[in-house]
Amino acid sequence: MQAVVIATYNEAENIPALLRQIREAAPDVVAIVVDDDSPDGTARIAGELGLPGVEVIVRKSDRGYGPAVRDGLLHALQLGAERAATMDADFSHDPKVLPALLRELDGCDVAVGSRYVGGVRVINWNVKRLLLSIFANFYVRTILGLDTQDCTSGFRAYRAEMLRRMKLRTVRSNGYAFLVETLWRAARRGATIKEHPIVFEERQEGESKMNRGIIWESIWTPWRLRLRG
Ligand SMILES: Nc1nc2c(ncn2[C@@H]2O[C@H](COP(=O)(O)OP(=O)(O)OP(=O)(O)O)[C@@H](O)[C@H]2O)c(=O)[nH]1
Ligand SMILES: [Mg+2]
Repeated sequence: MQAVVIATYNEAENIPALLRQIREAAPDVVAIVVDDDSPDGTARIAGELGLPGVEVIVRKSDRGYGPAVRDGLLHALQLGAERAATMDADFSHDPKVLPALLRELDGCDVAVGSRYVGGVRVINWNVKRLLLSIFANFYVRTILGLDTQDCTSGFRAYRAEMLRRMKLRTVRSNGYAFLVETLWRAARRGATIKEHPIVFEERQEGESKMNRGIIWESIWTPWRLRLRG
């Protein structure tokens, strides 16, 4: 069995179409929506679609992208998934690519949907946002010595054995840093990591959840990992 974890916060405008597209593109993949009790009713809306192979988890504490994805991945392991992917709910990650990303795991432990391998593929980002993302990747790769070009992509797939070895329960990061921390853990445990080129498109509906706390966490997390493991 394979699963895809989708963390959501106020994605009512996106979730119905996203889940339908996932059902179409990857009918055998169980979709696990992990919602932090969104005020806009994302979780209820997702549940009411009545689509097969969709599970909705509602979290009421410890809000954040990182903890939500972590809980979704742990749930996927509990369900017995052999492979589990993660993706955003805002169509930045194309559901049609999901099967190919999961298939990459035939030859590696972690497959990263990469915006930056073999060129730059980002739609509707201004120059400032692009430069920030490229700098963030350079920063992380340099401090941690990672080979991956796109360390902050949330479109990923993991083999279950690797997820277990990563000891997800103790991953602390809340925002983007979660992506760095999980990649670092996988690399430290000897994971083979492959990048699968993707086109990333900025969200059209709903709002970004970027805030100062998340940015600070992204700045200090690579140092915390490097100094304390
Ligand atoms: N459960 C949960 N999901 C979250 C939280 N914050 C963000 N998400 C989800 O995580 C995914 C990525 O968040 P985004 O807000 O799109 O982050 P982003 O792509 O950097 O920001 P945009 O450029 O505005 O799209 C989306 O599916 C969000 O709904 C949170 O606190 N809890
Ligand atoms: Mg987004």
